[in-house]
Amino acid sequence: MIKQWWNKKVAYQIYPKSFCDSNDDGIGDLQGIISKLDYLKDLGADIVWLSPIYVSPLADQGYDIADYYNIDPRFGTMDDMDQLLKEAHKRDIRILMDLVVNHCSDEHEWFRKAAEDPDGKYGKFFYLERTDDPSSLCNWRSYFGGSVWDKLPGHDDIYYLHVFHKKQPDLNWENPELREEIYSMINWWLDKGLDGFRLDAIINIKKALPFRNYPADRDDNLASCTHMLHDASGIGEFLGEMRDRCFKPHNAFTVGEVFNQKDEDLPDFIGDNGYFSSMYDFSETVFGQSQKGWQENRDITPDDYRDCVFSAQRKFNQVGFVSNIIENHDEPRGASRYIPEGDQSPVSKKMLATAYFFVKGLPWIYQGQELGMENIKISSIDEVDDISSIDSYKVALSQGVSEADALHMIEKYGRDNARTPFQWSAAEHAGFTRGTPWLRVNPNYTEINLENEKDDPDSVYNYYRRLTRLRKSEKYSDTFVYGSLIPYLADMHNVMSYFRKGNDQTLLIMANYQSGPQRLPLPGKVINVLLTNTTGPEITDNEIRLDGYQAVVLEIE
Ligand code: TEU
Ligand code: CA
Repeated sequence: MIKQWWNKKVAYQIYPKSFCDSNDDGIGDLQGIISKLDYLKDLGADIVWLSPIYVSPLADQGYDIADYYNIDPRFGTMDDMDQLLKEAHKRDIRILMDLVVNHCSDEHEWFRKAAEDPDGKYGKFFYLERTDDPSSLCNWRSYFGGSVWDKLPGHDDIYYLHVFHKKQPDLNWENPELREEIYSMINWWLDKGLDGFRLDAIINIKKALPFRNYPADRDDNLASCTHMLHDASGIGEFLGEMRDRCFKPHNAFTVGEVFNQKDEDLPDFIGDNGYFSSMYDFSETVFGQSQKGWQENRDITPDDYRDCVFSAQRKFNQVGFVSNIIENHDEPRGASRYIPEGDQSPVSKKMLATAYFFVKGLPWIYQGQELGMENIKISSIDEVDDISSIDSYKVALSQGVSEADALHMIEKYGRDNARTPFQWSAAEHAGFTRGTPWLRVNPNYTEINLENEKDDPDSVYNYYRRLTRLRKSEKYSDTFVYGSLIPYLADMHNVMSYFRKGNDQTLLIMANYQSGPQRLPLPGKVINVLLTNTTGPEITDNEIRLDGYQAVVLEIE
């Protein structure tokens, strides 16, 4: 693997709408982000990805872009964006934006022009099909529920494809004219000084054509649109072209949001001349998911989590530099998902943080994760904003799930969990806004907030600061970044432990993934305890006793 500038970095994701509101309208914005750059720098963030802030009707919270070249006034102005780039670069922080090009908004002028003249230039920017019977096109189900076909506005016999929400018409990447428009836009942003992109839902840009049906996987006679991904081939033509026309010439950092990839494609995706610099490991994220709907999901145990991580490490480390998360804006809070229910505490959150932070690849922190933010309780579907959650709720009720169980399901898997406002302090609205927050603040903000944690040496927040500093430390960073990862005690119940072996240096991360203490065998003499999330562990020549949810980072002879 060729060493890259970003290998030794730590990355951070901001969901701008919920991060920091500077003008009291209840919506986070660019000036709010600029005001927190020193906070991010001190945390140890080197690369910052912003979820979309382009002009959008926010049907999917900005992942439905109506103008790729302008900032939505709710988030600020292009001057604010230029100021953010300047201020971030002053602090040696790189800024990524979200590249959402599988689809645009139905309010984008391209789609409006396509509806005016379906046979004209812009009609070819989309997948339009003439028919009186859309069920004859294909039976794919959108990621957000229902058929992927909807009537083109103003037409009764023309349908357009949308694998996501109906307000997110898919762009037709088979059309070179569309691709040229996308590349021009990407280069315009990179020429402005943007450092790169996170590529949204990018695996979907190549469709399995001609459209075909798949066996229905629910009683709606539809099939998940993910089935077509297995049949689609040739995405490399588009991704390689985008890399060569845009990313490579700018030496841009790119990270792919890729689900359902084919493992044989990994070298092309993140190898030395890969389409992307990196891609996320979502194996823990998708564990236990059912095509039938959230009501059939299986929850992940500590052993499942560990096995997913080690399996992903074996897969990705052979080809490139994977990106590692425990949460993002689409997922429940990692502290709620990957720690057994009822065992959430600063100690267990710091254990989880240790376990994921030192595996091989680029570690990502999602806003609020560093505080130990948790999922939010729901008492009514009216409190829920997430379109994916609302669809899943309806599916669950249609399957006979009770209202209470359907709401509990959203508490466990819903995307709002990660989108509640950042908890800056115990002041009203958690210090996020002086207005009315666009989404409820988690009522636990009075305990879990930065103000409470910043001067507490044992807080989750200060532990994350220690994690980033240890990972980037002069003496150990080469091993953490380039060293091999070798699982240790991989079959031991409620234990997650692995070596990181570099040139003449052996580090051992050990996590006791349960509330009760455990005595674990040591593979060699401990010469240094680099970090622990509680008091120093009891160590004898060949054994270590770890308290409940205790983690350690050891240097071994
Ligand atoms: O998500 C792509 C995606 O396929 C998964 O995250 C998941 O299937 C989806 O979130 C539904 O639960 C990306 C963005 O991260 C997400 O926020 C957008 O809603 C989606 O693309 C459409 O742009
Ligand atoms: Ca605002």
